[in-house]
Amino acid sequence: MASVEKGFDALAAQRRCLEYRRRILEISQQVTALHVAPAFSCLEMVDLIYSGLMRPSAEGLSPRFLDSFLMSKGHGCLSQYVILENFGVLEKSDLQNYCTPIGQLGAHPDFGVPGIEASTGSLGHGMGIATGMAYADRIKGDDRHIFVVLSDGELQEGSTWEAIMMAANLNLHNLIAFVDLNDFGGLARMSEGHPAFYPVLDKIRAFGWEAIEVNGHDAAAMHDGFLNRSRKKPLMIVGKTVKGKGVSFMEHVPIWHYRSPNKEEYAQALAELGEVSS
Ligand SMILES: Cc1ncc(C[n+]2csc(CCOP(=O)(O)OP(=O)(O)O)c2C)c(N)n1
Repeated sequence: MASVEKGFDALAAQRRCLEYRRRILEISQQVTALHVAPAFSCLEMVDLIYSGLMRPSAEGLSPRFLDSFLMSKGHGCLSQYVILENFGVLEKSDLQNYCTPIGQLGAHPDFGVPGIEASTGSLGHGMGIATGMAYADRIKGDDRHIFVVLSDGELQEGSTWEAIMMAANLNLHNLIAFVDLNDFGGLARMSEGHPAFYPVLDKIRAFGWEAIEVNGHDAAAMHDGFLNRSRKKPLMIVGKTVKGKGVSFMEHVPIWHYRSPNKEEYAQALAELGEVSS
């Protein structure tokens, strides 16, 4: 089995993420309202999990990965869909039929769709599911990692903190959570509406986790955080991110939580991102 404890090609990751951003924008032209900025915010985390951290299953086996990933901030699922498409878990036609009555991909992940291990989108559920999965693996003696991506909005949900505390009680060091800390929860800044939310890192540590804070668009830094973990406690990688990352008029602009770009905005966004070099 391939080991994750190997070098991580940060340049290749950047190239992939550029390609994924372009693909997400392409899909955004099919639907009038979808979550582009939330997907851009967590893209480097989700790419790192799939391409740098999750271990593949033995050749030809389904599911494709030995480890599991839950997209707890379900509305960011376009980041996951384009990656699953790239891995061949989802078909191009699945993405073409995204959010249509004949398609299987909705605006939030649904259990049963290939590559999707839990239905999410109601904020605050993924951490509890991930904790249960990590505990089940412990009981079964399975050597698996459970990865979960949370949003800062989800850290406003009491259920998330219950699960965080339970994971520490159970000492689930096979559980690795990422927080997409972009300071936005929907249309408002956390730091303005909920200043007591900060400092986040201290709270997570107080709940018994190992936690680090890094740039959430820096895959190499997040990868290092994973490699250097103590393996004694569950690990939370808090990634400071920019909602809408990569497109100037989307970055930190609340309306892009929900909006699809029109034709002109689409062209501008593609021009800003640039082409993927070969
Ligand atoms: C329990 C629950 N309450 C409200 C919503 C509506 N909602 C969708 S996204 C969102 C907030 C988005 O902020 P955040 O979760 O931090 O995500 P990000 O900024 O990373 O997109 C809200 C309140 C929901 N999906 N689930």
